[in-house]
Amino acid sequence: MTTTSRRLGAGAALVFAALAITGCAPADAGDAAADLAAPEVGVQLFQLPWTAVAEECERTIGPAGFGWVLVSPAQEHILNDAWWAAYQPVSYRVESRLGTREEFADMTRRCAEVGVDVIADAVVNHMTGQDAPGVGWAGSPYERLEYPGIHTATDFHDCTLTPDGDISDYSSREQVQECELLNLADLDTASPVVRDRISDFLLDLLDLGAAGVRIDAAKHMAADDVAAIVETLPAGTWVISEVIRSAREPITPEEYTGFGEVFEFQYARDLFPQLQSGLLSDPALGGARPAHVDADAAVVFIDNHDTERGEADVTAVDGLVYVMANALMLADDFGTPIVLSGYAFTDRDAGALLQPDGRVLPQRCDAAAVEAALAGVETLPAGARTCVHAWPAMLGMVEWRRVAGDAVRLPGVDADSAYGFEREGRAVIAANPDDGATTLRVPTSLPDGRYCDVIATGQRIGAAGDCGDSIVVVEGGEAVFDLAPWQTMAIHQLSPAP
Ligand code: LM2
Ligand code: CA
Repeated sequence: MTTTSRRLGAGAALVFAALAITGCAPADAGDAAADLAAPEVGVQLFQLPWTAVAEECERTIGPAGFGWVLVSPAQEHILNDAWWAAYQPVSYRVESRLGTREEFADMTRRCAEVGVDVIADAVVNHMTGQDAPGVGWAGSPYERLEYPGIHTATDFHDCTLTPDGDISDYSSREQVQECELLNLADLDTASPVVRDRISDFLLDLLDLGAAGVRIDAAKHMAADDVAAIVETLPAGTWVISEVIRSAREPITPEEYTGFGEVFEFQYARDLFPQLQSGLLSDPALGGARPAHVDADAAVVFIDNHDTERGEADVTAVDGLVYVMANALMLADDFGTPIVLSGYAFTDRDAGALLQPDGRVLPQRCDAAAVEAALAGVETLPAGARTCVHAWPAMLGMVEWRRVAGDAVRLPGVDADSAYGFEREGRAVIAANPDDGATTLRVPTSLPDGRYCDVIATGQRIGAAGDCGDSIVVVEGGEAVFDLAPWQTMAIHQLSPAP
């Protein structure tokens, strides 16, 4: 199963329709557009309610040519305002402060209509981490190891490897998989009864229109257990396991690639040092990447909701550097990329903004919201959406990637601090991770002429209007990038300046 065959769906047809409607595409766009690769890039819409996800699909994400969205967990969860309440499920009911079961189904339908798959985040390694009895969002009562009608004590691991039953040593496979992660009641996923429950839940999400699932905390379940559950799902269901790579641990992401894809955490880790040292070069981006799972199995990202609050050295508050990191990832020919779109925060635990009834506020990434975010995510009030998926740079690069398609990634060139490369004959990108301006000449077989920089101007196919000064000239077989400090510029076959 390759990434392209999996999602060769409505998206491609949609772009042709859009070109036909606007009627102002460049003369050769008809032919060239036939070569546009299928939508492939994802967006993680962290803690966005289902009704708002549906709107973003229709207004921005579908038309932009993204292929899928990853949404936050849909399960009934504990009552707590922190975002991470979503990772403490109380039952398998699809009722949460992100929305109702009906709203979830409506979201998947509306997104699918514009060519966007919904991937649900499934929390199935554990239930809550609460010692005291409580009641969940939808009214289900629970106690530490008792979830009436759902799970009883025998469904959980009883870890005696550590004094408090919590994982303390990540070099122990047994502890990581059979003890409690952060005191979260750990399901015995080897048990047929437990597997059946989880399978029923995943099938329910698929029935509600999800195209696939993210398996939360997959590392904390034996790969064989996850495989047995995945086997019960219809062929073609997209499964992405979250297995945080660590060279010091025995459990590897490779163990989970037999039945689906995995998030490759090493991708961003390899890129950050180069951005910081201002020394971009091929080894981090190109080449064989021995430290990564195979490209077919890799979902790559600059940050996710956890690393944004933890290990990531580059996040949305870093403005131009964040654009650079994401643009290089989108221009790369490795794996299936996903872009994070969350909300501003200072407190790591702070949840999304709530309405008086406790449901998450459905914020919109309209022009004003995008403009506010572009002025600097660090200046946004806590809880305001970052709207990263609607930034012109991301829209431009999603299109750039589809134009690049399967074109070979030629070796990069660098001069001073700047670095750039071509996807042969289709598209060129250049980045300047430095405090000084510079000019970089990247060899290209694009025809001579003036091209709009899609990072500054956003999507160009079928777009009316010019692109101001955001121009890159191609002359005598070279694309000449005049780069300001920390600027990234990108042009492609279908972005000639009008
Ligand atoms: C994940 N992937 O494997 C999620 O991506 C990550 O966001 C989850 O952690 C984690 N695994 C469990 O699903 C988050 C959050 C934690 C939070 C847990 C559970 O990062 O801070 O833990 O969800 O809600 C919180 C408290 C922690 C407490 C725990 C249990 O921060 O101190 O542990 O609840 O009450 C005693
Ligand atoms: Ca476990």
